[in-house]
Amino acid sequence: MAPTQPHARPKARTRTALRTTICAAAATLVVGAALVVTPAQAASTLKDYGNAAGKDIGFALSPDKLSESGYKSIADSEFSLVVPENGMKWDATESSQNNFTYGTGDQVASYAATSGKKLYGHTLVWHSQLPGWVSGLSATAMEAAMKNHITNVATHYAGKVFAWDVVNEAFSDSGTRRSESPFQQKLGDGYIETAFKTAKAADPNAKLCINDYNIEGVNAKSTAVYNLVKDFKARGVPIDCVGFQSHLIVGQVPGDFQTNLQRFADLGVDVRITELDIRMQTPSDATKLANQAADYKKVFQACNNVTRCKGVTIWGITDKYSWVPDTFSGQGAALVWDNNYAKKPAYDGIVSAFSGVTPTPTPTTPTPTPTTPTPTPTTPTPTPTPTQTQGPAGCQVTYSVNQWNTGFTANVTIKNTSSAAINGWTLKFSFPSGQTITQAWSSKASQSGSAVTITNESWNGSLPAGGSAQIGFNGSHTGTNTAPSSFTLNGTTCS
Ligand code: 9MR
Repeated sequence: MAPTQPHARPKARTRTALRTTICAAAATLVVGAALVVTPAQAASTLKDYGNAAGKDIGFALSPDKLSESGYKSIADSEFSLVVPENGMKWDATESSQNNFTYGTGDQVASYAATSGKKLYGHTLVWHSQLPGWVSGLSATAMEAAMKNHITNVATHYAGKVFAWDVVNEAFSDSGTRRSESPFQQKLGDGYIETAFKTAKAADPNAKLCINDYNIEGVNAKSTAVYNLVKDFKARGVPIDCVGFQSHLIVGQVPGDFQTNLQRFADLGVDVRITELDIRMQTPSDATKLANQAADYKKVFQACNNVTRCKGVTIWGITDKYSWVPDTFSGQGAALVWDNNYAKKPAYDGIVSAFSGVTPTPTPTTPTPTPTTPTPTPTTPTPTPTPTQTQGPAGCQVTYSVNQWNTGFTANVTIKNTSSAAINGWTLKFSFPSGQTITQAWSSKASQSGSAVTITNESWNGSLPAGGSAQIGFNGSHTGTNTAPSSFTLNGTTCS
């Protein structure tokens, strides 16, 4: 592997604003009919820009870090998608044969559900972080083990994960199949197709992706992946997306990144930037950080300019916790927040890639839990745009509004308060004062006159007893913005 390649691994891995401030009024009504109005200066976050542009903004999560308040507040507020950094890999989920453990992966899934983020699965088949027992198997036994692994893990996360990196890093930089992969060695080229078909059978609703590094520009490796995707599409082998990891080096973002994303998109697949970080020789200095900011901007622009690019995931939050220094001696500072959780220039670089996009505002406090029933508005006195909580006859809907002149953002929590699981849901209500939905997320919305119908996405349709889904939408209003007075879920009134 050429040492100049952005992702060359020189040593074995050690395992182990431009920001818009929006004057907004957040209003929340809690059970017991107390209206608490909290004026908020809602600063726009990366996910606000992503929501407005229709792009997921993701991060790789190590759930043990959520105990750090600096980490958690950025995780909570800045991102709309989460992927486990290590928690769903083979060594984490099946370290001994047919003994499945989902501890860390489930923590990530639970965080995604409670924080209202999309959950991306990483990864089902990879030669790395692979327990030793797998490579010792015969070809027949290995194929059975691979199918068993995919089936168990994908079934466990079905309805939670909306997309999977099914096969990771299957190619070498020269564009040949990766010879050090035990799957390649024992099963040959066909293992990738087998893996995708097995994943499709286990979770027909998940988007199935192939993911790799050093494929950001047009080169021998990306062309090899391109040819595989083209072949799969031609033969009807299930494949929905390509992940471009994008472990990059400051000053070396390929100039043809957007062109390359577009050529894949033109094959009829979605594309995503899945593991972005942009490293430098440490220590950092102002010049390197400014160059890094320009590079982050380029990467986000490349995605923003390609309709089928569904989003960008950053491989972590803080430089304090990054795989880079462990793998590339003397390099680091690759992420968007520094060791002390301060935003680096890269943050504004990303925001500037959304030039022309009006961010979708979110309240500064995503889940207010007011205790006093007395409203304490300060100027400006917001229109009392309420939150309604309905229940307890099977469902409870919490409708919380953050509004400004003629627009609003509604965050809606749908809770299944019955004792039976709900599989697939439709929420219906009427707007009482002429509101119009302009964009929804984590759900599909349609409107006919005042009547609104909202249905689940494939990844949040299952609500176990006591489970909930968080969705939201932007809308416009004129003058008043009275909340809907009742909601039905699958035809049952939520009260
Ligand atoms: O960030 C991950 C790090 O914590 C692990 O030690 C490492 C093991 O290989 O994997 C890192 O994540 C990798 C990802 O799963 C696949 N693409 C390359 C990433 C960085 O190595």
